[in-house]
Amino acid sequence: MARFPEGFLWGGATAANQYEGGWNEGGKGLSVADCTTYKPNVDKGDYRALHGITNDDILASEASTDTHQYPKRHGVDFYHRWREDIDLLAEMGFKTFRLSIQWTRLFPTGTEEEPNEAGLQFYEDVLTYLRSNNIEPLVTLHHYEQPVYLADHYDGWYDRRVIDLFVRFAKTCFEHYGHLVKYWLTFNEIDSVFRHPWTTIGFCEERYPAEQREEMVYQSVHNQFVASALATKLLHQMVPGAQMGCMLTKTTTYPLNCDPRNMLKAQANNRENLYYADVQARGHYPQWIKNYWERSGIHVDFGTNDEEILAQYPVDFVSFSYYMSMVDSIDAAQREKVGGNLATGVKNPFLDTSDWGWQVDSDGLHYSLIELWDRYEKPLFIVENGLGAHDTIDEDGKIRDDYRIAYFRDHINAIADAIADGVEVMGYTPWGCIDLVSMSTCEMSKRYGFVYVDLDDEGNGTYDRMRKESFYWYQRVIATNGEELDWGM
Ligand code: BGP
Repeated sequence: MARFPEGFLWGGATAANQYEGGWNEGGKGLSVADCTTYKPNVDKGDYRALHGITNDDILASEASTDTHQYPKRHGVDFYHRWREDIDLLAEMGFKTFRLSIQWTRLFPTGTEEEPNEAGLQFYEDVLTYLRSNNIEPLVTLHHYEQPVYLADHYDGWYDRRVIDLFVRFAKTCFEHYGHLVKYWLTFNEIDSVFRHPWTTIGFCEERYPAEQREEMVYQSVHNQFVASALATKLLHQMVPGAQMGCMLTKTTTYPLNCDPRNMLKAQANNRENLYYADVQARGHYPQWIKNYWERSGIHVDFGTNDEEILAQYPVDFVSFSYYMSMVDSIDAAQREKVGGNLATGVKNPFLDTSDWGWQVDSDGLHYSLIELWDRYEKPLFIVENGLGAHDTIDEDGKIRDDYRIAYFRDHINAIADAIADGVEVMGYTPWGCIDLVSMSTCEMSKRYGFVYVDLDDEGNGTYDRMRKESFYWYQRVIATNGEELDWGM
């Protein structure tokens, strides 16, 4: 019996802000990602240093045209190389390709009444070319790409008016691309608002009194929940048959041991992570979060019909990123830590870690798929998974990324095991299928791709693309619908 269903959507994932470049071309406005800087000397586990941004940082970035300090501004130049890249994806046999549409390419400040024609045309060309190569686009509407103008003049997502501005952007995308795109995602890793509020909700903490920040973040993500439901409603009305997914960072947390207190702590971590998908997939907030707000004196403004909107327009499927698993314990402060773009956690003695300290755990993906299926009973889509690593070009010009092949082989086997356990999985789009700029560190040296890009952390290089060994391996995996994973090992 086949391990993967016919039509399983094998592919890869990118995000415009880390991939496109062309940051100020074609009428595009400044996005929050264009303000994030390359931080080579920051401890990768020092979360706040990695993602923190000050008001001065923002003003300096708005006044600067530099791209070396702001690597996401150049990405790996998909903006000019999109045909070449899509040809490479087609060569691998991709069935789907995850990309995002930059809000600021269509609406430079987010407030314009009419979209920017050059931006509309760019995505029309890209999406049409994908379809002409029989590649199903999977489009993320908001992947850390909010207009800086909204951050500066609408307090990011805190101002409720941003809901309507986002809905205008979503409606424009459905009008222009509904005939090309069946699968949509609203907010990338919507749960990351407290980890890096600038990239997710355009919220620069320094700009607001410390005692107001937590409430403002909860209000902002509530506004995103409402915007997600309204976009889902519109999509169903405007594009019959199209499907909307939510997108969660799946930060599966294990208890360090069988001490019941550690079990309770891990459960609390997992509930805190899952509630973001709860609201979008179930259509209501879990009571525990409302109890927490009441205990904490947090007041979140619900619009007159918000609860009805959330209940009426839940997403059609649940997508998520999975890189690593976490460990927690009641005495975590005294325990050895590991790093990660999610947050530092207690070291798991049974797992190896990546060069960036991420704990590699394919069984955790099997576990997470079962957990999400049992919780939501909606189709699941793994829209990010992968190994950020230092790749080298050997004397003979080959890039022998066997470590990445091993990572993917184990995680694809885990998906097959979950499917055998009754989980419905729509597809699998490994992250950074072509090397691109790291979200957390703005490095190029943290490579994820099946395709190598000749560019270094300082922005030096030809941008030329080169096939890694994993390119040919994944080509075989797709050609055999996931049956042949040991080819070339
Ligand atoms: C996720 C983001 C992606 C991607 C990935 C890898 O949080 O959704 O945009 O960047 O992390 O993280 P990094 O690029 O920091 O290695």
